[in-house]
This record gives sequence, structure tokens and C-alpha cells, in this order.
Amino acid sequence: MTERTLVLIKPDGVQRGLTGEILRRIEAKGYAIAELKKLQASTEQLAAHYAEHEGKPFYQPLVDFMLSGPVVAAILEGDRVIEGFRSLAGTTDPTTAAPGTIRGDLGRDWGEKVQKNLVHGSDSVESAEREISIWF
Ligand code: DAT
Ligand code: MG
Repeated sequence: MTERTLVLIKPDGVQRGLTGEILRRIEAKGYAIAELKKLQASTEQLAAHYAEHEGKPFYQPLVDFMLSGPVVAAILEGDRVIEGFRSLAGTTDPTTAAPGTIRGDLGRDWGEKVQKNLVHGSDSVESAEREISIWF
């Protein structure tokens, strides 16, 4: 079924000059980039985006990290793109994410509380529509 998903290239990905490499992988997989923009996230956007994690020990370091530089936001379209992009991204922890994935090939730990794992991808149809409305 054709779906939409919200992808963020996080500040580490933008700062390290990996925007093109990440978009290349998305396009090579065959997904369409329907919308694309670079922006500085606001505290309000991040509070809405990460509402499910409020109160967890990594919440504030995560928000601070996401405010530390510009992000690139994209809407991807394609059949099963929600699951497909999360598969491309790899698992949350970049140290152990599988080689071949964005996080596994390009990410690592940097001795900080926050997991700088390069990308965000929505995890369900409901969160995709909710997150798209936050960023677009
Ligand atoms: P994902 O981004 O794989 O969907 P998530 O939604 O569980 O993961 O968490 C959102 C982000 O929060 C994640 O990309 C990195 C950070 N995070 C999650 N769990 C963490 C932890 N145990 N320690 C530090 N940061 C964490
Ligand atoms: Mg998540």
C-alpha cells in the first residue's frame, strides 16, 4: 500500500556532510522524495515530535542535540515506505546497527549520553501523519 513517512536527517548527519549520501540511499532504494527542506528545529516542534519520550533519561539530551544545528526534513512516498525506511536506517543504537544500514555504515557512539544516529523515520501510519503535520 502506498504510504508516506517523515524522515529527519539529524544535526549529526547534516554537520558531517552526509545529507547527500543518505538521500542517495533513499533514492537508490526507489522511494520518492515528495518534500524536502532544511531548517532549524524549534523547541515546540521537538516537544511535539518526541512527546512519547518525555520523562525518559535521554529526553533532554535528545532535544538539546536536535537543537544543536539544522536538520533536513523529508516526506517519502512509496509502497510500505514506513517499514522500508526503518529497515534502511537500521536499529536505534548506531554501534550495533547492522552493516548495510545508514546507522550501521555511517554511525557510531561518540561517548555521549545521546545516541547520535543520523536519521529519524516514523514508525507507523499514525505517527507518520502526526509527524508530517509537525514539520510540514
Ligand atoms: P528510533 O529513532 O529508532 O525510532 P526511539 O523512537 O526509541 O528510536 O528513540 C528516539 C531517539 O531517542 C533515538 O533515535 C535516539 C534516542 N534514544 C532512544 N533510546 C535511547 C537510549 N536508551 N539512550 C540514549 N538515546 C536514546
Ligand atoms: Mg522512534
